[in-house]
Amino acid sequence: MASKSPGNELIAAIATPPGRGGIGIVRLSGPGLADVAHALMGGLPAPRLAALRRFLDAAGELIDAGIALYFPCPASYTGEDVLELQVHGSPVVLKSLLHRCVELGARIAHPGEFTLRAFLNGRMDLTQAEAVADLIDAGSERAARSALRALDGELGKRIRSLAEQVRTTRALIEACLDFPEEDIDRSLLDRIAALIDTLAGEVGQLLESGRRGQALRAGWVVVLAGAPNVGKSSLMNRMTGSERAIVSELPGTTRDTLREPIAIAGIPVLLVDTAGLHVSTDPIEQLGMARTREEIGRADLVITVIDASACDPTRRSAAIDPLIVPLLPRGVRRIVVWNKIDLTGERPGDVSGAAPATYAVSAKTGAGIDELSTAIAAMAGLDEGGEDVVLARARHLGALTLAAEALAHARARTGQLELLAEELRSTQSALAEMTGEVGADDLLGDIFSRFCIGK
Ligand SMILES: Nc1nc2c(ncn2[C@@H]2O[C@H](COP(=O)(O)OP(=O)(O)O)[C@@H](O)[C@H]2O)c(=O)[nH]1
Ligand SMILES: [Mg+2]
Repeated sequence: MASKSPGNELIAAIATPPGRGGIGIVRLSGPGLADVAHALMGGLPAPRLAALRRFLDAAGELIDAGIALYFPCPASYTGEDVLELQVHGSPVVLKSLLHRCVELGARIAHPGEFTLRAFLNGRMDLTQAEAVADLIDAGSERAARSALRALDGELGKRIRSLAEQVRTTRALIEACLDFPEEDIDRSLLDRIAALIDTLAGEVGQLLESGRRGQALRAGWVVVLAGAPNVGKSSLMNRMTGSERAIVSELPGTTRDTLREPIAIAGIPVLLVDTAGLHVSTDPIEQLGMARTREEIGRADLVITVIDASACDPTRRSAAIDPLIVPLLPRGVRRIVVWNKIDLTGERPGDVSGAAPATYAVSAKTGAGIDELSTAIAAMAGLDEGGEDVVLARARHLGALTLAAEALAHARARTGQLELLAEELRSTQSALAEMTGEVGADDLLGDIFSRFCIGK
């Protein structure tokens, strides 16, 4: 990890992907570029103008000829002096060129160090820096578009505007704190409460679109759970279009969890088949059920499956709830599936009026499966356009959740101004952490170490 004061060392890295290519780029950033350039190619080219140069090794032999581009500080990616050397994309040439730069005093850059310097020099906030990595890693056009918007500073702007509102509200409260309780105007307290409501609403919205963004970035984890033999594995096979999971009329066949990545309406989904939950003394089955509990704990969506042929509609929710409900993580989305309707003759698809959302299907015939898939996509919130999606990371969701919780506490304490002020302070610091305004070093290390070298 680089030290926190940037720019004290000249760094260099191959910025293009490993392997052969038409063009390869070595990038340098930091002090002392003029000396390196002098030894390597006779001097720095004019700023921001492509110059054809011959790059020479220590013995004066040609390494390669190529384009040199010089971006003087501060108008560069890192905010420091930056030099880019474009040569033929041969790993041998690139390695020799990098080696020459190191001979001349540069140090090989750590992963993400160029972007870290950009952040430390105020060229971008933390959400933008992360967006650089997200854009590079984007697995779909949609994810790339979201990353680009974040790179543009949109996420940071929204967070900063929220933080600003928190600051204003805090100032209002601080002003009240100077007066005895009974002298404080009732209408002022109402105004504070209204401000907190607005804030909570906006943080909630951002959290919601961040969750959808996470689905776009990491895929949605959808867990199939229920009693043995209800048809979870059959449903898994039907939805993945494979025979991946073993299906059997014997209960307790699935003892381990199975995961299959699929795409539903363009959204990456990780479908997880689990061991059936029931009372069992078999140690292997108990292990399987422990894994099921773990999977449920990590799920974005839990689909609880019921064998429709085994109980009539009025008793179906009672059939599943005592086993599953205590395991559900807070705020997890749920869908109930009535399976095996080929045996009951029920109408496939949405069971209207039921809560949670319920779909009648037959894993055997495929009836109702399309409706179920559409419902899953809709729950991921990525079905309609999804342009407002924030490509959030777990870090962002964590900070936003903290902010939302602090705001909820604050709202419950509008009568106690000191406590209220304290909750708003927590809200503000959670938001500031997102943009990196109060960044701990280990947080930065964690974020930037995941970058590729040369970025
Ligand atoms: N008729 C009918 N049988 C099904 C359906 N889905 C599963 N089954 C049968 O129910 C039994 C248990 O299925 P399985 O997928 O192994 O259930 P799991 O234990 O929940 O994974 C097997 O004999 C399946 O063939 C369905 O939609 N209709
Ligand atoms: Mg099974």
